[in-house]
Amino acid sequence: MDLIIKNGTIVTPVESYKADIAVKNGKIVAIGTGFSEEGAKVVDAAGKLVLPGAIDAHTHLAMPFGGTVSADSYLAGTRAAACGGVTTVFDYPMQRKGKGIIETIEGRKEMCDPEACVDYAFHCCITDLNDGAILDEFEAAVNYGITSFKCFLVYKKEGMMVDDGTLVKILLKAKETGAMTNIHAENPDVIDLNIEQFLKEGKTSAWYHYLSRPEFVEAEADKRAIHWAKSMEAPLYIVHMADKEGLEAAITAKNDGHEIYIETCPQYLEFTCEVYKREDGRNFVCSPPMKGQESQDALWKAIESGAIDTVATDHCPFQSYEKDWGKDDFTKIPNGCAGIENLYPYMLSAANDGKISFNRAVELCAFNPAKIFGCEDKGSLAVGKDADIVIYDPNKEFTISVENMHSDYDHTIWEGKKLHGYPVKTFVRGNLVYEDGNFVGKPGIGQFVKRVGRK
Ligand code: DUC
Ligand code: ZN
Ligand code: ZN
Repeated sequence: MDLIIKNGTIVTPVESYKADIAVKNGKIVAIGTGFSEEGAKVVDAAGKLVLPGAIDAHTHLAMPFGGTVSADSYLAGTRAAACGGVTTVFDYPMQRKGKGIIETIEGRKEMCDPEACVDYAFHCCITDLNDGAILDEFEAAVNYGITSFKCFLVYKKEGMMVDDGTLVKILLKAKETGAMTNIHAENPDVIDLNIEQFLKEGKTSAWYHYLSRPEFVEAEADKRAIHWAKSMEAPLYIVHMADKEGLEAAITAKNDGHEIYIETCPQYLEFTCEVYKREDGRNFVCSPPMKGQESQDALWKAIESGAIDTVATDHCPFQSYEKDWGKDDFTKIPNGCAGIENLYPYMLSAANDGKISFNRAVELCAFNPAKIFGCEDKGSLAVGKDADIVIYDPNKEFTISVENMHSDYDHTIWEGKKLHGYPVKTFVRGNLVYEDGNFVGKPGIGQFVKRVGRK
């Protein structure tokens, strides 16, 4: 054996029980008791929880966006991930007009390979069908391990939006090839209308970022995407759900038997639109924006009931000086916030405080993303799976500060947030990458996760 983690409480989506885990060649080879410790590194997890590493299914690392590039490189982002108990990171490379899917992915893979501190996978954002050539490439992309494609229903002027006809073509092709369509749902025309009006009236603070994209702007696009997915009988994954009306429409469609998955993010569970009234409101600017209390309450209810499938971060930090570009004009604030290192500790702290069970936190952050996105070796503590393991101390008190994070950004919306319990060790395929507040891994250790399609 290479590694034995003993005396801990193992948490799965359905149960928690005391047992030891034996690891060899990066895999979990046995779960039980009484393993020979000869030649193995032995970790005593008495009094601790032993959890599957989290999967952050939604990040934007080194992403050209908003006139700059998001502040975390693949190295910084995955280093921070490791320190927050995330052992697989999904990034969203952006296919552009004239470029192919695999070409786009390989370009990003080249950047990521030498830097990745945890394992990584890619969804691919589709912005242009290249006269149909992109649809013809879906099958090859699925065989390559890219089994999900994202459509933006927004960012029209930025050239990232797809229209409804393109969305329908993608939904159908994804269904045919065993892939998943991911959707960022907001209505671009109403946003542009609102922005034009606010700027004309001199309403330029971050509060107007929220007012230009309020609840109903997201809800319309959620419902439109659901409508097309239902009509095409195609699976749909709605990213960063933030509004009650859209959430309820998605839950209704799920209950009617349609294959619809819902992701939300910790920022929507923690903050409301009131943050945009703060002096530093621009730091919270992301799209979709945080919504009102009713939406937040609905999201928590759906977390508790099981209706929400995953929690991921939409990690896309920018430096303070970049956020400051929008001090006097909210449209100039690069959209996005940090979260990759906060996801698992935040959800586990909610569990530790009794808001949800630890089993549910594991389901939302590890088991479900692995299952939905075809990461066969990830997301569970079970024999045969990768030894992606987090040891969690439920008694450790932790206050988030930019000073104790491991990214490259210079501020965080999570500053001052107190957490009850915190990860103390992270293993990626049996390799220790984080211990007691410190990154102890090596860039380049992370491997591409070749995912399997849905057929
Ligand atoms: N929203 C953000 O806030 N940042 C990155 C991309 C997105 O859709
Ligand atoms: Zn998005
Ligand atoms: Zn995103």
